[in-house]
Amino acid sequence: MVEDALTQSTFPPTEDFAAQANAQADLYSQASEDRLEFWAEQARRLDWDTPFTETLDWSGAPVARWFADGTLNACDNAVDRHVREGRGDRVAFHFEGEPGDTRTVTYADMQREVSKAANGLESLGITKGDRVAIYLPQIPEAVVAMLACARVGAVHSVVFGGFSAESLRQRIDDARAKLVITADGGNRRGAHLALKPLVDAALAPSDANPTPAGSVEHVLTVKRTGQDTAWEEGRDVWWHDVVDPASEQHQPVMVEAEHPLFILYTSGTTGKPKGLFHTTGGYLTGASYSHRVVFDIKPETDVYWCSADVGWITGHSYIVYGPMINGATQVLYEGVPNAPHEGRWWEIIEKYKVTIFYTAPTAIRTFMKWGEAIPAKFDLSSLRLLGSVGEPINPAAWLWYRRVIGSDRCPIVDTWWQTETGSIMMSPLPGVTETKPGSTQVPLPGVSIEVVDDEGQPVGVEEGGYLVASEPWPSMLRGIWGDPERYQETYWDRFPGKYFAGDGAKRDADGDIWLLGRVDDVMNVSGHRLSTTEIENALVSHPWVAEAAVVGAADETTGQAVVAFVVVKSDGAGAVASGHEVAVALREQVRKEIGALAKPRTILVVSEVPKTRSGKIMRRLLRDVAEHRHVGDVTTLADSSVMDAISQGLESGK
Ligand code: 6R9
Repeated sequence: MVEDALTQSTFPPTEDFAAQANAQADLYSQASEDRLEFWAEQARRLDWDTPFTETLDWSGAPVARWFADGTLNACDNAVDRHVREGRGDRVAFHFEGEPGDTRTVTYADMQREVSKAANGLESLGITKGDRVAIYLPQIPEAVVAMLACARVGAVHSVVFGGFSAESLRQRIDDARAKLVITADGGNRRGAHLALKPLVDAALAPSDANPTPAGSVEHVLTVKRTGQDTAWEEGRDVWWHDVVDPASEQHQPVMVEAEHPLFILYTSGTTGKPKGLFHTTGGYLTGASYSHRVVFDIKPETDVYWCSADVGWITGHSYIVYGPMINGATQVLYEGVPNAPHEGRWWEIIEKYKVTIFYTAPTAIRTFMKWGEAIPAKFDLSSLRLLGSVGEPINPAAWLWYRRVIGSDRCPIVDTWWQTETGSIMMSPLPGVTETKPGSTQVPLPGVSIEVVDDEGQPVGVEEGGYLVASEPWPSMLRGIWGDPERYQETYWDRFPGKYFAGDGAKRDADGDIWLLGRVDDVMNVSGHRLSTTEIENALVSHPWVAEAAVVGAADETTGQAVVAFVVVKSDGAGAVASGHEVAVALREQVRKEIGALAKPRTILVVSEVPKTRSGKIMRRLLRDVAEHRHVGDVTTLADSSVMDAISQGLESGK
């Protein structure tokens, strides 16, 4: 490949880009001279109702309090402020539905929409501190719903539309959500994907949850596809009945900086997803600051497109809060990259003259597979900056992205961060940093990152270690909803005083950081975090399955893929089923329990799962098998013949 020969190159910023960049090199020295004052300055760019006087209170570590005596409202900052300051006519969103329907929403339109929605929420009894689950397709109402919650001081919990009824139920129960906002359905590859029936199933009693979801009082449903929808009188209400006729006037509820803004569930190393929560002042500071310096946003002229779904943290920080606080004009696209054709994304970039584009390595690798003739058919000359997020980007994909999409002209920002960090922690700064394919390079000004060994000491050049943040930062998570001990254990016990990210990393001779993937039982499939335990739990809840072990195996397109090893009960119907039948049934099981995104790529029926003498599943060995590597040391196995049997089963294509 053209790209392979070039992996050692670095790319200095062009003079033109550097001259106009939002970030200049002195940002690093400003931040290191007085870190807290630097963050206070970034926070002062927000509109505060009561200005804060204190920057950081770390006395209750590891729970930080930033700007705690200030008050503000997130929706007021993202929407009303622009109207107030004369920017109401600016387009906030160019919405493109998958079937080709479009809508243009200005900031003034947004203000009307969020005010009506906020009045609608209040008419349903939602007030400050209540939790609202949002289960919507990628349509403007998703953004409006999130901001309307923020406007009334309610805490949103967005659940990605690809999650199952079971997963939705778990999240509704954990947060004790009072309201669910959903749609009849969304558009996916030309078909109508139903959502409301999944909400109905989530709220109804089931085997796993014999009682109805008691916290939910109403289901507010947007009509998107027009498909038939079951209706429970008293509980279910239409968006067009509640929101559309509501008043366009609404006074945002000012909240303390540390008031929770949202909960977002993410997979951890145990079966139960963690409800990470973020608060208002610090989170908004991190999201808007990083968006300004990393994406170099010029709100008057740029058209910015982040292809993530609002159901993930990337959508929260880099579609809703960061860009809208900065007054950006964005593209919002409902569908998939290959509907109705494989050039759809490039067609959208051409149509809206997108200047800044932010996507994930898995998408880039998919486009590489489809071939460069496809993007070549479109005019991508409007682009001036490209971003990547979600997983390590291999140098070949980075170079392809730069050459084929960016015409060798656009800087690339590879941004490392997590649901927990709330905003970008590491990235080159466009116009300042000489970029290096495959490396996320340097922490942002104001952020402190280290790579440490088992004892918490900095590692040497090219030595692998653990990525930690050594100082608190404004947009850091404030905890796990309802579970302060798990917060302490998961992130702070491993290296006292330092935030443990769960990622492996190394530094090269220039001091640049390279991410090496997760060091725990969390997989990264197409940039989505999945827990091995959670999938194992889903598999063993199927009546045919006695035992299951799940590993993430390297995959060319998705980064990692889910590979499951299952032991079938000898006295069940599964024992007489073929391997193929077992695989079909269990894929469906995982889809039902967690969602389609977690379905195993490969399911292998085995007679036993390898375990240590203390009974821990030896995932390392299974990963070797799944990646067709020679199985190394098996002496700690309880029964080493198990591995031979598994390897033979795999060879014979069972
Ligand atoms: C924003 C987001 C977080 C995990 C993280 C890491 C991986 C994200 C990365 C990256 C290498 C990058 N990750 N960005 N790895 N390079 N640029 O993705 O949040 O869904 O919480 O995932 O994703 O492993 O720990 P989240």
